Amino acid sequence: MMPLLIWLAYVVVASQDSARDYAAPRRHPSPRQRRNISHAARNASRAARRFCTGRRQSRDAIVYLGQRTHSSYDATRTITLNASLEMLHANMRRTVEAADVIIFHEGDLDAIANVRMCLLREETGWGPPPWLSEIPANENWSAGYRFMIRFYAVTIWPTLHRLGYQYVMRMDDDSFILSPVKYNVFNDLRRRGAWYAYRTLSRECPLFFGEFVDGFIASVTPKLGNRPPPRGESYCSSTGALAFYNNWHVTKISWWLEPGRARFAEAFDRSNLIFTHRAGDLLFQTASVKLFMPKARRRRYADFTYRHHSIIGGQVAFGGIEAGWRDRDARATLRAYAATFEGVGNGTGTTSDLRVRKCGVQEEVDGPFRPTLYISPALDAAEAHHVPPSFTTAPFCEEQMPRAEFE
Ligand SMILES: Nc1nc2c(ncn2[C@@H]2O[C@H](COP(=O)(O)OP(=O)(O)OP(=O)(O)O)[C@@H](O)[C@H]2O)c(=O)[nH]1
Ligand SMILES: [Mg+2]
Repeated sequence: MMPLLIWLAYVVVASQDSARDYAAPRRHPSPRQRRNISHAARNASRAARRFCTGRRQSRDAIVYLGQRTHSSYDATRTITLNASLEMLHANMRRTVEAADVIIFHEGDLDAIANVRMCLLREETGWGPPPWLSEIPANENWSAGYRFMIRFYAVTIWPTLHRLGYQYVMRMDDDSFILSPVKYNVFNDLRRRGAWYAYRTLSRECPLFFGEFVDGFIASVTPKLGNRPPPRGESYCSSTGALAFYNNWHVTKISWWLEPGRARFAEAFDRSNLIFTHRAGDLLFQTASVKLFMPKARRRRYADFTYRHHSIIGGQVAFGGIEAGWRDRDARATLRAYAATFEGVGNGTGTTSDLRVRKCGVQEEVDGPFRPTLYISPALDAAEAHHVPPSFTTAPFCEEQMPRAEFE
């Protein structure tokens, strides 16, 4: 079985790459560097020819994972890949025109114009880790869904690096960019020197995951992390309390291949929590960024309207919509959303009475809080049925006293 050895080999090559990023430029690469560079380039073009259509045209990739029917949810969840692509093209034109759009799939999707189609195979990061001979049974989450999590947490980085990409933007087939973004997001990120950008927050940090992070921190000497939880506090009750709702994020690929991150990814993979507890890539990405990335390298984009939700049994069970401050049609878009969808809470009945809420969000460290509007249907359902809201909630935004997000 592949990944570990080959992956470690990538990590070595990649971490040399990222070290090169910060070193003073050298005119002549050493013979060893030349060998590494040509080895990496050969690997990249071989992988691309075998698994992907088309050629790489950009250093930036917009990545979807696609499927014909959802492997975990019921038939009420129609697949909205085409609609998501249309909105992306309409509203992020500058970014899309300068980047490659890639759809990773298992062989069940037909080609789409101007899109690179890449097959999901063991070699492109799809499947269980080599030591897991049997996937633990789970009545809610298919094996494919858990491979998706492993892809976005562990295997996407060496895969995209091998394909020759430097930055990646994730889109889900249920992610919608609903207002214009007139600049190229990748260039904006580079200009700001940011390594990880997200759109909105989710409040979630299950205890089993917190214990995993606390155990990892305790086992690592000397300290690898940049900002471990303050002494005596657990991860979930301090830095991990708020997570990035990462179904839209943009990040620098080489950062994920540096030795500290690779070690954390390997510990997460080895824990099997993805397969036993459905520990999400959202949790892993959040913890990586919070433990290892200087705050100044993070950025929230709050200027465009974004929708991402999970429909279960016909109602929105998680997620919602958050308005962007540059969106002139935000109120109308939110009203239309409230008129179209119904919410359902964890163990509550449904509601069609969706409320536009107001809160403040921060785009950068020590930056001002911008007033923002959002709708959280599961929260509305809990309130309508006088049930305490679920602790796990997205989009998460505090109405009264917003907390600094960059903790
Ligand atoms: N090829 C393939 N893609 C999948 C599979 N499971 C999920 N995906 C895709 O991976 C992306 C993320 O999956 P979603 O179901 O949206 O999961 P999520 O948004 O992280 O989490 P939820 O809150 O559970 O909706 C979507 O584009 C899915 O279509 C799978 O088994 N096979
Ligand atoms: Mg999704």
